[in-house]
Amino acid sequence: MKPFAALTVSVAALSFVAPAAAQFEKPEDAIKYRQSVLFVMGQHFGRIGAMANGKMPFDAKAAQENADMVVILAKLPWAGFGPGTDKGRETKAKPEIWTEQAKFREHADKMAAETVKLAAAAKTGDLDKLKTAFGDTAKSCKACHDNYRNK
Ligand code: ASC
Repeated sequence: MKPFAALTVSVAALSFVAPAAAQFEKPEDAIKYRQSVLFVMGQHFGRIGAMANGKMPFDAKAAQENADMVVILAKLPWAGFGPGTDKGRETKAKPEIWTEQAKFREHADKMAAETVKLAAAAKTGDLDKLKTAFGDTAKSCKACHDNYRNK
């Protein structure tokens, strides 16, 4: 293998297998990352909510685009909750996140699964289905906030 090709392969392999924490230079960055992702996710989710709650006219295409975005964003925050990222910047994250990792992960997985259903509902173009899926997804957001986020 040519050296450059070898380097490309090893960098690609590293980015795939490296522990999540390794992608952040310092805890502050991990906290900023997860807060940013959750903020952006809230913006896209909120646009769907505005339609579901009749605050914005229903636009099936916009609902679908936002839901697809939410599915992708829902995968991201968890890498920012690695070991040692409980402190380093102002955060509402409760210490239980790091002492109940499996339970926390269950909440994250549940939310991710709900976002997939949300995107499927958005694809139907049926506002009632969107409303139901939005409610279920919001519940999964809230469950995690109630357990793992300080007020
Ligand atoms: C949102 C948003 C959340 C959830 C949560 C559901 O639109 O930004 O964090 O819904 O409020 O209870």
